[in-house]
Amino acid sequence: MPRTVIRGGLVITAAEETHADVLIEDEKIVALAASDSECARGWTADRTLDATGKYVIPGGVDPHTHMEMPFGGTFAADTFETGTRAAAWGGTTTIVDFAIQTKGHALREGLDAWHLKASGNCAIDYGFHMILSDVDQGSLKEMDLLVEEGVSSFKLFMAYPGVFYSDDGQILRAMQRGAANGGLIMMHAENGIAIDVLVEQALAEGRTDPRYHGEVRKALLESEATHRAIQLARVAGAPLYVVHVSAEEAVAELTQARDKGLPVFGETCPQYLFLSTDNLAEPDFEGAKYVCSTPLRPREHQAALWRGLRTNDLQVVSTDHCPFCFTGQKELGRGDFSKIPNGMPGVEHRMDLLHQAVVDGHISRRRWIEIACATPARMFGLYPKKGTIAPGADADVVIYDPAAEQTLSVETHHMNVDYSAYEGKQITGQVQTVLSRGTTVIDQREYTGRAGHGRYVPRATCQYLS
Ligand code: DUC
Ligand code: ZN
Ligand code: ZN
Repeated sequence: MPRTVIRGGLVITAAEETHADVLIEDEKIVALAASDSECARGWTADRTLDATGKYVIPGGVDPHTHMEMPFGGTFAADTFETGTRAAAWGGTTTIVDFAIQTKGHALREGLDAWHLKASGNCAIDYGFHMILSDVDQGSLKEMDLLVEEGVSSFKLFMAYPGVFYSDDGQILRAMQRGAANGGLIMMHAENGIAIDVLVEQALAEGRTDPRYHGEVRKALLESEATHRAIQLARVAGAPLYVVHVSAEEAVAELTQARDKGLPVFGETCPQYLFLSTDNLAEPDFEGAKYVCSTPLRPREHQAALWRGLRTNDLQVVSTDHCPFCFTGQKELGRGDFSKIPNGMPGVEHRMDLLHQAVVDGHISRRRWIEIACATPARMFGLYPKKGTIAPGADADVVIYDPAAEQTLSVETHHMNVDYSAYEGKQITGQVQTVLSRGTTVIDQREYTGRAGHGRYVPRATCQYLS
């Protein structure tokens, strides 16, 4: 059994920071011991990785990606192969992607299709949530089976009428089913019916540029939907996880619910923390690069998101990685912002951007690991296999150089998309080496992984509820 020891680094988990050596046997972490201890010095290994002056952190867990997602007549540009490779470059070692139920078809059919796309192609481990596009007696029944086999969370949309949209009755039924079978409902909380009215009015008045995407998808329509989702979850006696929270008013709804002790959780994404409607307003249709839903908000909303992350009113930072190339994909919406495919690239940059947030003083080092690794793992039934560095955990480990300087750019990123949403942004900190279940997939900034190394991981139910 191959043994690896990582020596001399500062091991950071959500719970503590210790100068420790980490012993790995085969695919698992087997021991930690103080770096200067006799115990650690006594370890023999086939391979020693020197982490002096570096952080040793758990591999990132990104619980919200859309590889190859069909949307707006096209497909997200990263395949499972290219997207998981890019994730590895950025220190993420597990993704949970969204399998999609097509209207009129079984959940099973959608899930099988997503297994086929991912199987044999991933560089890192992966799991699935299921998007419910058609809540009826059949799909409600199927939810039970999916939870049993490790697909324990279900995304519903209050937006996108005619595509993914569920009405309040369907939402209530799915929540009731989740309350009974342990499945966690993940909500895209925007009032899509009202948004469609505003889209129609904007286009009729000639307001067709990308920035109007942000204007019609109003913060109030996010907070209204968030409020409604919370009340429906209360009626159903179900927990609720609200995805990609971007508006201050929506954070306030979550805070109020949590102050009542309700099992309501919230996720935000780097684009809402670092970008704003200023980007959506970039000239020459460049704003299309930043079209995603929920939309980017005026920068004043960012303080509420950072505060929510510090106070635990928001618990998770995912990427909602859903990249579309500017040329040929985003361009589908020239002259009509509603035809711009919704989504942004980001799976490669989440760990770095959040480290920058540590450097900037928004969050602590341990909170960085908590919101990017440990909590996503717990939320989606992967802990402690994923999300921490502890005996028994998978050896998904990142050696992170906190002093390296890098500039994010399309010239250097590894995502299969022709622009960077963070072009020219300077970051302090960089991933140096990445192990996925003990296998080196990034070795001192060289890719040594392979498509097919990544395995499907069935998940338990949300670990904040049991
Ligand atoms: N939002 C996006 O921006 N893209 C895909 C789906 C979603 O909800
Ligand atoms: Zn969504
Ligand atoms: Zn999404």
